[in-house]
Amino acid sequence: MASVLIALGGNVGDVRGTFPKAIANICGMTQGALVARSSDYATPPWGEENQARFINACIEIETRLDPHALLFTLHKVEKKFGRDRAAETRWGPRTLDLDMLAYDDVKLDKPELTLPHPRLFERAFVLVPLAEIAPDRVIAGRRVADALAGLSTDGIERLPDVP
Ligand code: A4P
Ligand code: MG
Repeated sequence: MASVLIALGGNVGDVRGTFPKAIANICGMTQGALVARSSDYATPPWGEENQARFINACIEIETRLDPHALLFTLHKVEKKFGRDRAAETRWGPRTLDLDMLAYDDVKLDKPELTLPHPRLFERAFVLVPLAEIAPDRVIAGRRVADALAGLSTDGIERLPDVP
């Protein structure tokens, strides 16, 4: 089984309602097991600042799917929850974004799949939830909690669990 870290994000619609359903779909469609799930965080928009705050979270799953099959599944889940890539701009608003952060220690450098995720260490909205579930995980030679310590977490707010 591979251990995979996945980031969830969105800022259109009922994102906090979408996340648990998306996670259930990811596990069901990958015959994967959910190992850990972070809290949800409200985060200031990164990249394109003139848009609504995002909700972000991270999960760890175990799966037997290979990285490309898993990416294909993540795209299907994004679509199921209303994502329409054709109507989007880069870093712009979206209902659900699923990024594969790391797949075991696999390294890939293809446009359709780069592992570990190339922008992981620039983004507090990814590292804050990731550090909640995997602070000691070493990705590309860096410990997650150490990488987070170098970033500003201004404006990132941990949200209470949904009852
Ligand atoms: N791709 C390559 N490697 C990967 C990988 N490891 N995981 C390819 C997932 N996809 C990967 O992705 C573009 C292409 O990257 C895909 O076709 C896939 O095959 P995308 O999700 O359509 O592109 P994008 O999301 O517009 O761009 P990018 O650079 O992935 O940015 P983000 O981070 O996904 O941008 N601010 C806050 N606070 N929180 C957010 O969640 N998200 C974005 C979206 C911008 N600002 C944000 C947030
Ligand atoms: Mg993305």
